Amino acid sequence: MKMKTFGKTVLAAVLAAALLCGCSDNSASSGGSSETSTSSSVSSSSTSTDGSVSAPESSSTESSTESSSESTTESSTESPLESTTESSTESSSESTTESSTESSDNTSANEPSDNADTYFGRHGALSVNGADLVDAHGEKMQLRGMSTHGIAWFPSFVSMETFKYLRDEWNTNCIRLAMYTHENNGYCAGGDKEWIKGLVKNGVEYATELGMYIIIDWHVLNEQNPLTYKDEALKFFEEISKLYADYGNVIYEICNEPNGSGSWNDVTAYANEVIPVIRANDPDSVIIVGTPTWSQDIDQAMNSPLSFDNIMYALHFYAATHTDWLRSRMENCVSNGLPVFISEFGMCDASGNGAIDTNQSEQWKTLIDKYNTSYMCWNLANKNESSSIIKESCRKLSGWTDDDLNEQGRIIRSWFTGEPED
Ligand code: IDC
Repeated sequence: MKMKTFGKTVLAAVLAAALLCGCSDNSASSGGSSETSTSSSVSSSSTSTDGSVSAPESSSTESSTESSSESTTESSTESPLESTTESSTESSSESTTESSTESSDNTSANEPSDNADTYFGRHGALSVNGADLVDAHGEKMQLRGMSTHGIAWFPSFVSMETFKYLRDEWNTNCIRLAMYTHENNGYCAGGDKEWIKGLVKNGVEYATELGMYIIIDWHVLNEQNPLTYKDEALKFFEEISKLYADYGNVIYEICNEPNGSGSWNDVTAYANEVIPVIRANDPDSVIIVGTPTWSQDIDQAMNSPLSFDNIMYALHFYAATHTDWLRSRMENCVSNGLPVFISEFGMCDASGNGAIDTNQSEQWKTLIDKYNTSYMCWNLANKNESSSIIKESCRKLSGWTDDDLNEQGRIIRSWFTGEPED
């Protein structure tokens, strides 16, 4: 039984169960064992060439052709969970715990978690109603959780152990799988496609088993224009949406951050080809579409929206860079009915590094709460940069203590759990 079918057929039972047990989102996790830490540690010693750092700059005004590379200054050579992409076929196995990496031909669905006490069990397939993401009962739904770093860059975190911990201990209901198309031997630029797709498939299966939602992110960045790799995107989404047509918990994000030459016209042209390919397999899934200037120009989408149902538009912010002006833009668009999804954000600056701006981050959180906007935090890795939530020295895949987490990690945990930061 596949998930979507499950969602529909037992909707009444799920509702009844939820009513009976008074389940709330926060109790969702309690069903899962709170196996806090069997935290497997990983020790691989891959080296990495941390190439091509782009630092998406902000600004409402700039012409944005330049993703200036005020780069992250990290030396990044021994981040223990990092993969060398050149040898990508093997590097997957350096990582994780339980069987996580081998199934690159994972083509069939796991049995869904037919446990009503999971996020998906209670909320079912999502859709878009006006500006809102809603669940199968028509109630407003907020997705929240971590975005991976590049899955081929830090493959170890595509892990059942990690996802389960984030669900059970951090109250998150969603994972975003960021699949770079260009950087670091990205999917379209020399990466090992089968291995990378294997990571996507593993990630989807783990989330599905855990009753979590999962976003498959085609991580356009340095290539700027999503049209650059459009043919690859068409093939990828054709294949992937066929696999997950019946799932109901899978969300497609078709272009992370158009920038530079990638105009809204180009995004529209791209989306008008890619979305029908997904829709042919999976007519109802939610699809997130990135907007120009590193997913800041949601106003352009508002002025000229796409003509498909169940579409949300990406707004990305980095709190130390993107401030009042981007918040006003968001308020304006959402109050005008634009469905906005914050599929990536950080509390530092747009380079993914630098100081955490707690004041600006709090202002963003207030806005997120006001509109119940979905939000996914960048990034689930232990790279030596302030947007990575785990310290570089930490090798654990779960069970992180305060000492294991960077400042952003400690703050985001408190956002998710509602518990004060220690
Ligand atoms: C950054 C990573 C960094 C990596 C770089 C590659 O944090 O480790 O070297 O990408 O270009 C984005 C992008 C996201 C960026 C992040 C921080 O979606 O890929 O990650 N950022 O720069 N948009 C705005 C900021």
